[in-house]
Amino acid sequence: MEKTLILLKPDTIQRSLSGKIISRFENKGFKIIGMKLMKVSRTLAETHYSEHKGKPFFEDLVSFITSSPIIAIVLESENVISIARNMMGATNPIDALPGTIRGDFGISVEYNIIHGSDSETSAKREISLFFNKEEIIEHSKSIQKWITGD
Ligand code: DAT
Ligand code: MG
Repeated sequence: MEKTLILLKPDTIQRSLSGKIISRFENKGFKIIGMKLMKVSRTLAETHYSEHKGKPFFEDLVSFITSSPIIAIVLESENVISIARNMMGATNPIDALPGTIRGDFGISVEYNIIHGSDSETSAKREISLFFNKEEIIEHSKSIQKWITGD
């Protein structure tokens, strides 16, 4: 089953918005199979965001994500990567539509609330960066048949 890495960024935790955002994913019917509060090290931040190394915002991005705790989450569902990205909204809150997470909660492109993996390759790479195997807890839920028919 498809999995994605979600990070609730430092602004979300500082603004006490975590519950509201986690609720959106639970209400959607996604299964949470990993979740933890953590402080991101500089090494982890630079590795996670390595595709952006050299861009003008890279240093600020690394400083921001390491500035205060985050909540890392692994969600599981069919098509979870694309659906979660759609729920997050555009990277720049100017473009993020109302009803999306960034559209409803964010104003700044830098303080933009949430990260979500953008492809299956990224998801696999990012989940293994943030979680040990034992921290991913696969389980079944009897409600599943009323969400996807499975
Ligand atoms: P996303 O988080 O939507 O996948 P991304 O991978 O292009 O977006 O960029 C990663 C993060 O970097 C993004 O969430 C916020 C920051 N960022 C991107 N473009 C930026 C810019 N032009 N100025 C400042 N920060 C930026
Ligand atoms: Mg990205």
